[in-house]
Amino acid sequence: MEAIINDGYYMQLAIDMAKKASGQTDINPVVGCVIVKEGRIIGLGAHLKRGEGHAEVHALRMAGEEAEGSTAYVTLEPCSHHGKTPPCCERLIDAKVARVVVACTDPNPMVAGRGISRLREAGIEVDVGLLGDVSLQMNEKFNKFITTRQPYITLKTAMTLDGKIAAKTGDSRYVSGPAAREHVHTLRHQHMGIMVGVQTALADDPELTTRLSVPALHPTRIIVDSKLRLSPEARLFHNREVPIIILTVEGADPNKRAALEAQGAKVITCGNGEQVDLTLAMKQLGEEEIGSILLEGGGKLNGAMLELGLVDKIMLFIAPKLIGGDNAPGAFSFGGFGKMADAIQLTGVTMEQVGDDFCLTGYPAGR
Ligand code: AOF
Ligand code: ZN
Repeated sequence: MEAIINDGYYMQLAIDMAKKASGQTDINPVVGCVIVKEGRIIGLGAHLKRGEGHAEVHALRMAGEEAEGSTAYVTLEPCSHHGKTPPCCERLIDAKVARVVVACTDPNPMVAGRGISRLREAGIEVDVGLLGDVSLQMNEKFNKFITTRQPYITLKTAMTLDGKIAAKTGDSRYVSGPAAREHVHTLRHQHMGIMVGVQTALADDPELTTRLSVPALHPTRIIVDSKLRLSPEARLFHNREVPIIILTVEGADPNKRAALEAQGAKVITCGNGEQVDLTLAMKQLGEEEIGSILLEGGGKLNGAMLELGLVDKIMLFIAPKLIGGDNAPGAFSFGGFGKMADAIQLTGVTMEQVGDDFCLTGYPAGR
């Protein structure tokens, strides 16, 4: 009984450490590792940066010779492949660890159970599944990208109680309060890209950069702009350090394209239709190793992405106010369904209060 209670305690510590690195591991998962011997923590580690040490490596280095006969708690199955770093399962075997407790298996097809098998073959006792749901959820972006090579899309929008993202005049400053807006900056840091439609870029002329004191990646700015209406003078280009990707179509004006490229943007052609082929765009962004994207609309792009089944998660900041206006823009603008039974249903819905606003989170059911 005592062993079980302790297992949970140490695994929770490993999870807490992993979560703190959220947003800074690129396409890699966040992983934590705690090594314990005779009731004493002898090693701690977290994966902090793609291309650098995995969690187990840091923890084993700290434990040194003492690792022999210890128990290692790892939030993700130790890897079995040679990636940018050598396999962690071999490191654990070499260090003569006696037992490994794993929260969840690694969905990476290069690993997918092989790490656990390898440890067992070497005579190490392996227990799998402790806090598995928590570990799986904290790597929801990684889990999608590593199995599909397509970015995980979080649709985020702020709307009034009557579903509007702006007043009928177009005024949108601000729908939600300061606490919710601060929250959004953290969210941006936890994604590798931020995506908006050109309409939003023209209306707000945003820089789409982030301001946070905690360390994290600055997400690539992605603009969907089939007619290349974005001006080379836009404020987006004031910051050249954070990459800009513009998604367009084959027929777009080559002079405009050259002008945007001269400003440092990478212009990607997504199909030869009137509008950007968003399904193709997701594949192309995946090839660019953009593992996750915060989709910040507006309403038309949100609606199109939803309709195409490209949205993985929705975070809806709801302000307790009513703006009215039949023509005021809505949060999700698309053709719509004829039957309530066909509506896009969210699952796993939770609601949290953020300042005076509410944040509703859910996952559109598979379409
Ligand atoms: C672990 N512990 O801390 C992490 C793991 O390119 P590499 O070498 O960094 O390998 C990345 C892959 O390794 C990643 O896709 C995932 O399968 C696994 N990540 N595994 O044992 C860790 N970060
Ligand atoms: Zn590893």
